[in-house]
Amino acid sequence: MDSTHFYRDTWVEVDLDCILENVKRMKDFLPKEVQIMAVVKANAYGHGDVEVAKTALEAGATYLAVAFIDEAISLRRGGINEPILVLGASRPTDVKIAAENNVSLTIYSKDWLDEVVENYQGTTPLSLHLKLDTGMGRLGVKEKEEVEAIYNTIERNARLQLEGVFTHFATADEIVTSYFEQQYQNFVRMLEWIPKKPKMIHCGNSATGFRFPDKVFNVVRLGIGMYGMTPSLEIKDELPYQLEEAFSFHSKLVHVKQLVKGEKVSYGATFTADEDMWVGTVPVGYADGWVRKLQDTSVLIEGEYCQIIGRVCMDQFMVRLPRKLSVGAKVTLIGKQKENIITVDDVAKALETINYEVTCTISFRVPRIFLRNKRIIEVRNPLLRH
Ligand code: PMH
Repeated sequence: MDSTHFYRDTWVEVDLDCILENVKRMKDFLPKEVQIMAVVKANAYGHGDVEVAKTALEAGATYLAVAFIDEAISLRRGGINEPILVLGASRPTDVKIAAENNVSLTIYSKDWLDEVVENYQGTTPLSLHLKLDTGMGRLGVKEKEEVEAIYNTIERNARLQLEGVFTHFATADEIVTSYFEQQYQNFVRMLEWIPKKPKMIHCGNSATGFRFPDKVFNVVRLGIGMYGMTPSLEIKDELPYQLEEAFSFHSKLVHVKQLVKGEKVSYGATFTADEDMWVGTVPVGYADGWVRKLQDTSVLIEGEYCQIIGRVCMDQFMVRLPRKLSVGAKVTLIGKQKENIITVDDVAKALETINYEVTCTISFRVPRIFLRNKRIIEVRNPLLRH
């Protein structure tokens, strides 16, 4: 028994061929000199970090990005040796572990860099990317004096290497481009503060790559587009090529029974059968990320939409069945069955959120199955990893 097994009929399928295609299409679409940095933070937006990273590299990505050092170490433990950038804030005291793992870190203030210089006694050179805040107001340096002081500190210290400089856009996925243009101009202006440019200059997320391929300098940090999802609904119609959604989510009916008119379903007994009806129990609940707000939305069984009735429980929910169906019938929460489909965007809409949040919140309790050529090549069940 190990992490390639699972004993519950609930799983996420990640079609790695979709990831491969999406990265290749972006690479073909961008000018030749532009590299792709595959953004695989948050367990590759819930898809599976190591598997997605390997596939993105196979498709031509040359760099990986994560949010935290732990995520970078997870990739290294998964056997990945390619360069990795930590986009988020790291503790200055953890710089040694980053250097030992050949992981690049983000400089986001002079104070942070000073603490790094003070703390880091190692001999391995530390690779750094300087984050400029051009209007996102999150991480990054804004003032010329601070940028210059950072630059001078790096110049004086042989163990510090400035590999890149970058920024992040707040509105690259919005139809109105004025704020994007303003941030872009800020970036161009701020780059002038750096006398000798590092080899990597990057500002583009997926939306920037799709819409402004001539404004990405020499790297695109590709996240959502790699997973085959649109950065926002408002730019969905102006994407330059088709995206292949890699993520689907499935389970099976574990119990089927008939309710007599007037009988109740789930906590609070809020659902009452309005007629004699068939009801099915699905072993997925809010602890899997299928949150209570999804009550009344639908799943697919035998290609038909079936409504979730009563409250979603921690590990189970109930559905109204069109007729008596068999225990073991496949239930698709996200994905296709026959000619019908529930997309990540459909679920996001029901939750009044964005597609990013949906795949990220399908919890670690749900095993991930990885497909190539429609066949299972790997299974990951973190519950059984010990
Ligand atoms: N670069 C940075 C710094 C990011 O934070 C992100 C995504 C990306 C690139 C990739 O963006 P994309 O997925 O739109 O291509 N970060 C986030 C975030 O912090 N919240 O949602 C997405």
